[in-house]
Amino acid sequence: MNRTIHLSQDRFLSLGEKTLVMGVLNCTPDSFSDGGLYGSVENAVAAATRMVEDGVDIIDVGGESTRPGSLPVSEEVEIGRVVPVIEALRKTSDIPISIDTNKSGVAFAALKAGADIVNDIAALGGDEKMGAVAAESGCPVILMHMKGTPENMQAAPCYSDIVAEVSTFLLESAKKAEKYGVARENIILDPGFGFGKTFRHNAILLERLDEIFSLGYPVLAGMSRKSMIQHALGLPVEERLEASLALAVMAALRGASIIRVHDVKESVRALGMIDAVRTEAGKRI
Ligand code: YH5
Repeated sequence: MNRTIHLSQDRFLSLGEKTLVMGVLNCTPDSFSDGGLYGSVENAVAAATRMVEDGVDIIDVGGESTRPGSLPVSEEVEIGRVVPVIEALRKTSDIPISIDTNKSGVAFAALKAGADIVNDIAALGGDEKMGAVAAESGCPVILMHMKGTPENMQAAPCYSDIVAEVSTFLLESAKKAEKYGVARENIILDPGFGFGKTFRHNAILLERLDEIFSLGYPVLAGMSRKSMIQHALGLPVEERLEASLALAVMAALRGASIIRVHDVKESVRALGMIDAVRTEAGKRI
């Protein structure tokens, strides 16, 4: 699937030419705190600058933790974490920026500050104003499947057919987005690895990711450092690089256009190698 997604100003994303790497930039106090607020913005921008040097394609800025069991923060707090970072980053770089939020006020403020893409883990189902904000901005939207909320999603997730259920949800979310006025070519789908899924659910979704790809929209996959790796290999979070790369490679081979990662340099190399082989062999990705 070769297609260009237009962003604000003259920026764009080319899908299908190579696997795009989205780098995670957590702007939560536990990620970049060294006391003062200014210092934390500076550190976040430094981390983003390193990602750009390492070949990142999109930087995903988030101000609320959505790890299992985490509690929501207020809109004001979230805006206060992400907007200064986006503004500072925009002054020094043209890199496409996505805003990882399920709150329309945060998305609106982030887009105004220079973000280009809305990454909504609630797929427009959390905040009723999100569809309108996304449609009016004309920006691409990532619609992710989640069962439950980050607080309760891992309690006892249950599906009769995980791939069918996630596919139906994603197609309905896409339809809903289009009803709001989001252009079809601005919709990206994400099965939401780890969001209300057991290891078996995640494994089946990854093994059959080509079926999600067949829905006809670009697919994003985010498995970097997630608990699938804890489950399979028992490794702590700081030891999950190699397994994250393996999962990224699997997703890319099954049609994912964008891979969301923490370790940009290593992911760019692993995915770049796949792309180089495929291109050299004459295969269209
Ligand atoms: C995603 O998949 N994930 S935030 C638990 C971990 C490690 C990492 C240690 N935002 C996604 O990264 N947006 C997040 O265990 C996302 N797709 C999209 N589109 C969760 C996360 C993480 C959670």
